[in-house]
Amino acid sequence: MAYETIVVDVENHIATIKLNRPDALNALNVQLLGELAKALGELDRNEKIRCIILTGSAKAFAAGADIKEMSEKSFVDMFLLDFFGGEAEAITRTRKPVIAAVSGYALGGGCELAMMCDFIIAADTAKFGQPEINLGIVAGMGGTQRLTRLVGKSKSMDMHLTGRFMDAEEAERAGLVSRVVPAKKLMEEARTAAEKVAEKSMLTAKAVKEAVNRSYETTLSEGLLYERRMFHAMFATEDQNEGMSAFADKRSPQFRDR
Ligand code: CO8
Repeated sequence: MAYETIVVDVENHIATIKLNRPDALNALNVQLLGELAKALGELDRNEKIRCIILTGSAKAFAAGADIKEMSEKSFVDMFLLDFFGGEAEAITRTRKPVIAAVSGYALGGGCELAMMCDFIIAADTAKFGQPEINLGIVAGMGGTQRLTRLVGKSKSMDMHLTGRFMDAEEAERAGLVSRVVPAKKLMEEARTAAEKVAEKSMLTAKAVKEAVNRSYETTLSEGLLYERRMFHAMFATEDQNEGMSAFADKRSPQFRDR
């Protein structure tokens, strides 16, 4: 289907969604987040797709929520719309692996959107920040919660209270991004990672995603039990049998997502 604020490109088993509001540095508005949520839902249901890459432009992954769209709104407008609430929830409901490939600015809602993905590959030009305080607002799509879990209280407070930007190297050191690559190689590296993910069992990949995400939602003992039961459950799958047989036979596994 045709979208106006994103571009969806499918090649083999990998879908790439490019945020596409270049004049506004990919600022997130209601239309863009709605289209993104819809596209992710469709790709999640499309059996051919095994991994999704979310990216922006060289200059900006996304420079935050669209300040021009928000500036005239009242509390009542925001509350009645549950501004960005439904879209953000829909995005995080994606069950297939989603990799954020971030170049340039990932600020405010842009940083929060990247953190909604399963992992972030950053170009060496990437700059992350939660500068909402400069606008007289707080983060609203998970910045105070996800960034704090990823980088710890001290650095999260620093980012939210000073509004400063973090470069890619600091972001990797802090655990916000999984790896940093030269800007020119960003999409190639993201694609190589996506291909690695795509060759696994989708059944197992979805189980991995659920188990890791559980760690944000529960206590350690409950999380460990959830993981162990998930591990046990894998022994009811054909892909466990295939994976272990292939290892014994010294061949590549042929997973069937069953
Ligand atoms: N919203 C709207 N337009 C934007 C945004 C934005 N966030 N960021 C940039 N733009 C526009 C600029 O207005 C400009 O447009 P124009 O040419 O028409 O004037 C164009 O993009 C290019 O931007 P600049 O000229 O400013 O480019 P620079 O290279 O000089 O600066 C910066 C780049 C540093 C990224 C700068 O644009 C900037 O500071 N942008 C704002 C960053 C920001 O404050 N982000 C946080 C926004 S608030 C937010 O994200 C809250 C999220 C939570 C919502 C949850 C609701 C529940």
